[in-house]
Amino acid sequence: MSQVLPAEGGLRRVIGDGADLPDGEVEGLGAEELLALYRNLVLLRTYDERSVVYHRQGRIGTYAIFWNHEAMQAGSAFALEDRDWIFPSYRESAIGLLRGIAVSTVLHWWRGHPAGWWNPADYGVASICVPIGTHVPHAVGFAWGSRLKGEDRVAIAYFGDGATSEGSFHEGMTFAGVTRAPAILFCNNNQWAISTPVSAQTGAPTLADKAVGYGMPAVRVDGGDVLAVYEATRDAAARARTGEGPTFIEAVTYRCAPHATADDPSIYIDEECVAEERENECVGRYERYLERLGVLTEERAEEFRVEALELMRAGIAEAEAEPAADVGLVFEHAYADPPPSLAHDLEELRRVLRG
Ligand SMILES: Cc1ncc(C[n+]2csc(CCOP(=O)(O)OP(=O)(O)O)c2C)c(N)n1
Ligand SMILES: [Mg+2]
Repeated sequence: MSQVLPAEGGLRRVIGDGADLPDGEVEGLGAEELLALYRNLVLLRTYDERSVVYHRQGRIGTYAIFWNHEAMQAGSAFALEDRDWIFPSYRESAIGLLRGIAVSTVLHWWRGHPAGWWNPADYGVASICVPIGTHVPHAVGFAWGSRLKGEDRVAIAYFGDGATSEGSFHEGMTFAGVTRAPAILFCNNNQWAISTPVSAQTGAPTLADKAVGYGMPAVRVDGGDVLAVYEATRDAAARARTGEGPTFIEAVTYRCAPHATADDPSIYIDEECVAEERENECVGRYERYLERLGVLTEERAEEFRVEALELMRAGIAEAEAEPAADVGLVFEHAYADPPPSLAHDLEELRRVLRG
């Protein structure tokens, strides 16, 4: 059995600040890959910003904003092979776009329309998990099953700091540690679980410290540094493939948007930290890095932005062109023998909707 090392304390970084902190580089990433990663970041950023607008226009329902979480999502996904599986939470709702899921499909999901469901096997992307942490054992079980079947697949589960206090997180982590499953447990530590601060999730100095007890190594990265995230995930995937078992990644950031469109963080958040984080947000940070490297021009950046905006326009048009689903769906598939009260409720709902 490999030795369990104490969790790392410092945050891994690659991108400098353009002044005192020097830029690093990631071995194996040439100009084309660096630009492809930038394009993915822009796609996610555009998706997120447009979705907030669509919500305000009443075109999608409640939406979980992931502004400034793009580096954690794009960086880690870029480190995986297509055959690897992604288990997203609501915070990574659009990560499937990076695997070819249509924009309209994800928008349908936020519109509560069944056209927002997909077959996970088509994309290696499991359905978006809204219950906190329940997909952690799913991902680990999938990874372990793949190993037993002799497949070379890694599974990554994304969850937040709050999820690390859930029973299903404990179950999944225990299972991963014991089976040495080829899994990556990716924690986006944005320091808040709605209005509960990370200090309420553990008495240990870091969330990475939790991994030690499950017998797996943990790394801590700057969650706003897309290259550090990429590198940490690539290392974790390599460990998983060579049978060394799971890795816990704690990507640290500060949530600088509301938890979701229905939240008012002004009554609990630290506005100074928000302002600082927004100033140093992840897409701009990577953009400036690429410019310093001479890899990105303003024309190229604009090209990617326009492309992403066009995709969003086409996606929302496609989603809105879909006829509304029959409300009967809300009542179906829950009971083999539905109680009579449900038939009454459905009738009532149809009556109300008819106006
Ligand atoms: C099992 C369960 N309990 C409670 C909730 C309500 N809830 C939704 S989001 C959230 C906070 C989760 O915070 P965190 O895990 O840090 O993820 P983040 O939203 O910050 O990405 C809670 C408690 C839920 N969805 N599922
Ligand atoms: Mg959180």
